[in-house]
Amino acid sequence: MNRGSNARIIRFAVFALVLITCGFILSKGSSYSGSSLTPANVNPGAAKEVPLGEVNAPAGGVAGNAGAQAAGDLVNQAVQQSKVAPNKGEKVKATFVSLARNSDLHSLAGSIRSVEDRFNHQYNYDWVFLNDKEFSEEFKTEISALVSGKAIFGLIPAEQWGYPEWIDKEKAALVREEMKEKKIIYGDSVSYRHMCRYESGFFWRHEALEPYEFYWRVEPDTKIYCNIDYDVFKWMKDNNKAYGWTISLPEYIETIPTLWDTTKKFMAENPQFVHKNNMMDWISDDGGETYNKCHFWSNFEIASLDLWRSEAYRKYFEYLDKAGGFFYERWGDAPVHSIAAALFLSRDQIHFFNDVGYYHVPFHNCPVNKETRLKNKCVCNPNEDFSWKAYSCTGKFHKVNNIPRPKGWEDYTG
Ligand SMILES: Nc1nc2c(ncn2[C@@H]2O[C@H](COP(=O)(O)OP(=O)(O)OP(=O)(O)O)[C@@H](O)[C@H]2O)c(=O)[nH]1
Ligand SMILES: [Mg+2]
Repeated sequence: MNRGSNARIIRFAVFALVLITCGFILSKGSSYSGSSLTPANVNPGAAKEVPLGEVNAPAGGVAGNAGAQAAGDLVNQAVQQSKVAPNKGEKVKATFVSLARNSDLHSLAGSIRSVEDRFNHQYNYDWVFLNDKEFSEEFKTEISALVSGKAIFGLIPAEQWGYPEWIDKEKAALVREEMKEKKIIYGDSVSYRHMCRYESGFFWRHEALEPYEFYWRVEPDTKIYCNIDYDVFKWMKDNNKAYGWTISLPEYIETIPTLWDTTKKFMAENPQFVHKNNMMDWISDDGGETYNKCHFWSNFEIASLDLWRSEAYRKYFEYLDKAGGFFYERWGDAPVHSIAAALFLSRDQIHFFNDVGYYHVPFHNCPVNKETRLKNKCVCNPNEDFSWKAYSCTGKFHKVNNIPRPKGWEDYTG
């Protein structure tokens, strides 16, 4: 061994030592997170939410330009990922929910396909299906093949789909006969009444919905007309929204003759539940004396489950249920949900989705703003849009809340 090779070995050893030392310092730096943070007292729920396209620099940081470069690369990666695959973002605890009979299989399949194609194939949120009878194997197999998230099939407890003990069945039957004579829509149907009562007071209590904070209700034979390129659930949560809707209109008064009087009695007995920034002026034109019948069409809802889980709503539902109007009249879940949202929420927690496009026979929501339609690749005819027609309550929603209407709305009022 000569002196030259000895010197090379020493230089190599010194270089290796420097590298090992640097590696040690860097690894300490990137894993150090403060003396009080031990696995036992780290609270994962307290982690700050990171908006799409933004990332935190690695904890402890990497010194110098290399660190800045590394953080910059991470940002670029995240931005690119968010463009290519938005589902990489942080998800909300949310699910779709569909109440359905086995016979609804094919009409529900079309609705699911529409929602998956326009939105959920990018996010893979779960889907809960609820039925008062066991779902058939055929239903479960065919439906599971369509959903990109987990499919969960729940059976409704029998006591939630039947008459409560305080209901006089004879009186209820006589009402149905009367309503049939008067040709009131679904006036003679028992199952429709159970459905409305269930959607009002029970779906959100089903154990299959326990893990979730938000839901999107989807019914058979409905369509989504536009691409939805953002996570609507996350958007609801980040913007403190609790109830999202697409179509609004007045309810048939024959189905709810005493609903408002019952609600007024509830408000008088429980004034603490009425929000100080409520939206009474959307549901009443005379300061609460009478109901103007405006309601959100609840076959489409993107909403917070906590709204229904709240003490205010539980007590309200119980009060309505005891009054018997789900059976002695034909109270729908749409006016019940709408009145509750208008009274118990702050008005700015209620959101009109004017960018998704929606259809449930016989009404269409089709964005009238051409730029929105082109950007979101909507396939609907704005002339059929119901939002700005005289019979709709959507104009009133914008008026009472001082929300600007979309460009060109006045061309679609007739
Ligand atoms: N499991 C079950 N689901 C039902 C029953 N009746 C209605 N549904 C579901 O409840 C929701 C509302 O029922 P629909 O029949 O669509 O009522 P609607 O939207 O007022 O009326 P349509 O104009 O007929 O659509 C849908 O998701 C139905 O699949 C029933 O008896 N059992
Ligand atoms: Mg329907």
